[in-house]
Amino acid sequence: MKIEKYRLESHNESLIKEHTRRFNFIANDVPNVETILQKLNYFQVAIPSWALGTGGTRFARFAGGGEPRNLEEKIEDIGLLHALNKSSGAISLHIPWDIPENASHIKTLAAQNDLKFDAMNSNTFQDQPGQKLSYKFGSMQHVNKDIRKQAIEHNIQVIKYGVDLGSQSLTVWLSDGSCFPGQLNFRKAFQNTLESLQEVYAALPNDWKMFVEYKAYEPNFYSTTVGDWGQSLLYANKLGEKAYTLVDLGHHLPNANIEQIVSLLLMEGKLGGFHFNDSKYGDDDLTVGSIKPYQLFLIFNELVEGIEIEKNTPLGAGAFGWMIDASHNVKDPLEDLLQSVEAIMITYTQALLVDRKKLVDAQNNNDVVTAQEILQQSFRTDVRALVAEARLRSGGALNPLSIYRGEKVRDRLIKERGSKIIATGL
Ligand code: PSV
Ligand code: MN
Repeated sequence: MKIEKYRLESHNESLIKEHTRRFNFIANDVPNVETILQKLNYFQVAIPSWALGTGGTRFARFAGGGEPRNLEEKIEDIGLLHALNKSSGAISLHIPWDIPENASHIKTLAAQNDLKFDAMNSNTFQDQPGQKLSYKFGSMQHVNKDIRKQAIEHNIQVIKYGVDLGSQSLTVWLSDGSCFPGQLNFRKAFQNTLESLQEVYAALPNDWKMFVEYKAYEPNFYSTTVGDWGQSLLYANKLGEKAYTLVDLGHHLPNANIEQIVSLLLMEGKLGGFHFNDSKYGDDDLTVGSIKPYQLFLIFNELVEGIEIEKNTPLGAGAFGWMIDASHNVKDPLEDLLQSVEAIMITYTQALLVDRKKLVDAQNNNDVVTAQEILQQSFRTDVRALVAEARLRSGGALNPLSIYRGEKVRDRLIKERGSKIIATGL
């Protein structure tokens, strides 16, 4: 479904007076407002094709109704989000959940919704109906060569789908690992995985990148064969210049200093992409920014420093894959995605406000107090009116969540699609 243009305009009209007051207030305080607004316009966060339906836990899945019945409807849903926030102009496909049977039709539909194809994601963490060999004991690490071969061929097939759609990257997340000590030989598992990844790497087109995602645990609970950023970086370095590490915020052990990891990966030129989410205990199932917003700010601070300052390129210039990767168990997934994108845009804006010259001076003088004050000054600034202004100027809604609710989008989707649909995904 689409929200008609005149409805969007009347929503914006009803809020414009208050927005202008708030925008002028902050704009007076920020020296480079126009540059910031431009950078925000550039920055697009991809929505994964599996995030449009309600997720679940191993205990239950409570479907929400109106979920997309096929890839076309998933694209429509992301198109709707993007029409409202103007910052989610990309889709990241998971294969085989969302195989584009007719690539040119899917490409046209995406273009009509102003969406690009971000990284393609393979899946060798589940067995699919009719699949010959099982991934129960891993895929690329497997002791059985035929199973490794099957996983390699799947990834190459995913690249082919991506080529047809105009994607330029492949994210490989492997659930490979072990649940008990002694179950596998770490070095053999690493070696098998490396050799398998090398075969996939060899099939990458020249202008493609491969992102190697790491995860500390789950579904394996003793060891993971790509378990942390060090292991991912090892693979990426051994694979070659088209291979990068992908950071998923939820894939670290508790209290890991993710901002430091990000900083060093950027220093090595090996940060490829990001999966945004948040967590309280250990999994990656909560909305980005909902639990640890200061950590998110410190991460964006490193991204801005390492990319915009060091390399003089806006985050949104296309060199990195930015994707939301969270499961929506108790919320309307579309509302959650609006919240996620908003949290990311707010945090990016705050990081742009950091007075870098003063920070460098404070660091050089070992002035710890001033350094902290500088960061917290930006973090504590309410930048929501800047984000809203950027959205307004690109034709989006001043308050995406409020128009989504006001237009009763979920009710309309349930009427159109039914209440018993379960979208493909987790
Ligand atoms: C694994 O937990 C992960 O973060 C990977 O990125 C998968 O592609 C995604 O979640 C969905 O399972
Ligand atoms: Mn992920």
